[in-house]
Amino acid sequence: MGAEERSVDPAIKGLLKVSQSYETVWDRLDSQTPHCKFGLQGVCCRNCIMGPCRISQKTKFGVCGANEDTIVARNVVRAIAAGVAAHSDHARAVAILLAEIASGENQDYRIADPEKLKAVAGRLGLETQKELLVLAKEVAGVAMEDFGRQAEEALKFLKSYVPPQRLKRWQELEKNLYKQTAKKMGILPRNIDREIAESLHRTTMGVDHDPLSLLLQGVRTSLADGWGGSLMATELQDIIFGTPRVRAISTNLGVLSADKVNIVIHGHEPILSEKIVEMASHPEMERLAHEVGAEGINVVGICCTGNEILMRQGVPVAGNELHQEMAILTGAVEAMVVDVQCIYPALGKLAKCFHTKFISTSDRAKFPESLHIQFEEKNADEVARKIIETAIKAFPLRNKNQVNIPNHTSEAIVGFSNEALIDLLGGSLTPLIEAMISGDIKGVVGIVGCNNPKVKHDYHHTTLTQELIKRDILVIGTGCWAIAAAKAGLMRLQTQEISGPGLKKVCKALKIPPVIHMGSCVDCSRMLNLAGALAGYLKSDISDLPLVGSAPEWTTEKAMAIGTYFIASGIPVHLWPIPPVTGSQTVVKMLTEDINQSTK
Ligand code: BF8
Ligand code: SF4
Repeated sequence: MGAEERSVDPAIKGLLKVSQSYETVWDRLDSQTPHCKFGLQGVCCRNCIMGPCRISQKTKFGVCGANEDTIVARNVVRAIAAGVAAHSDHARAVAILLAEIASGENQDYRIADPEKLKAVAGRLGLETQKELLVLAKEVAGVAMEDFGRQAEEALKFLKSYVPPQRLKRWQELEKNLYKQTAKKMGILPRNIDREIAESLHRTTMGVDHDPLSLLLQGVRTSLADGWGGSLMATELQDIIFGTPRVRAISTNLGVLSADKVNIVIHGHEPILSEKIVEMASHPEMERLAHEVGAEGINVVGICCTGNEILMRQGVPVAGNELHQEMAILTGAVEAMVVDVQCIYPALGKLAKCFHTKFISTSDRAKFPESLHIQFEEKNADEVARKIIETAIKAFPLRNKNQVNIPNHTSEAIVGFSNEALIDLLGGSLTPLIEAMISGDIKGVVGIVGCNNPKVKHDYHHTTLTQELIKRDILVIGTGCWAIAAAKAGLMRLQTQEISGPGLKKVCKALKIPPVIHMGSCVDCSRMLNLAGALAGYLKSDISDLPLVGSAPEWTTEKAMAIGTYFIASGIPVHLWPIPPVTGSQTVVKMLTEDINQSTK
């Protein structure tokens, strides 16, 4: 596959042409192709050591007797559970941090948005006329209970945020399923950790073999993410770091500086990235950078942690998932600092070809050939300083002959939290609803998810977005899609001009682009919340609204979790590449027809 076929991004195409001697994700994909067809169809099972088993025309059952329906469904549930675990473990870290701030145990962080704290507390039904830190402790307590409660009742966060019609729909569905099948099958999540654990329990050898029962547990687990872990991560992060406001930022690899110490932060949790951004602007750090001949320190993001600091601090973003190796290939990165999720283990080896320090920081994520600097929330200032000093020390080792920063940047308007959006609309959702009722806006599509080298990088993200806005469909979204759209210039006001007439009229009046950046992947909860608010305003259910979700270049198990909770919340979803389910016609039918129908 040549550079032209790999990406639509000119920065990447240019870099790939001059960096052919370095191995990248596309080369490794080539050497893995063709992929095992059992894996692609989802019909292989390694859940016990009588196997591994795979189902074909010749061998219709695994050693234990499991058929393709059981095996495919089990694999789907395991993938969802893993995705939910990632988002929710992220949320747990934020909840613990909020509790530590409240108790005074952590002095390195503070509450940046007291108004949001009160709003979240109010939503959770707490009395809000209290001292701030007392309230913070109570909110953190509710969050932690949602991880640990053993009762059969649904998550407090879910019950407090989901529109009543949707909650009723799920309760009815649980009852009807029991009546129709005489089997108890729950949909409402009770405790985030419990649903993940139960998914693993049910899918281990010899437990749940009924594809419907399995898939519904997948639905329940995904709801513990969308209306649980991810929602909690977004809300609590807004409290600690501030609710995003609309602002303009720069994107793509051209944001790297030829003269400054470049620090790229990659991963997911703003607990690390916010601190690096804060400490990098400290005069002492600036002074140290000047001492080694640099003109300062330039912090940029990649992937979702990039989205977090872009939304709240206006930090430039160097790129999305497929940019992580590309950033190192520029030869201008002093440190690639990572925490958790979507970080290729290939980065350590690649960084060794340059002066780049590949710095891992999380006790949950260690990498071959990384320099590990353990991040401690309670000692965050000091650790951040150490990381930045390590980057500064690498600057004199930069080989000028190896430097190749693509001259590509794009401006984007970002920072659309629901609060910012409602402010722009003049304080209520009325203008948006009126535009939808009049037909100026024909619908809203939320595009999310990753890059995948199996898909030409950013091609589906950008073409799908453009085709939708041409048809008067407002596009909102998060994650690597949002970075793709920003890089392609689709988040500028000029994009109004390529929109359909109705959407153009609305966006001009509101002075917004027709393509809206709502944040990182945990911020898909902002979209759910927006959908819930629209439904609440109209006293209807989310499934009554003209909303669709898409992940057109998805990669990770987290995207599987997101797709599932969107569907379960009443929003139809499109995924590409095809998920590994085609080995079971029963599961395909359940996912594409039955679950869609029953959650409508
Ligand atoms: O959580 S979009 S590749 S960076 S998984 Fe990862 Fe996918 Fe990017 Fe963010 Ni989301
Ligand atoms: Fe094979 Fe059944 Fe074991 Fe899976 S659980 S590996 S299908 S024997």
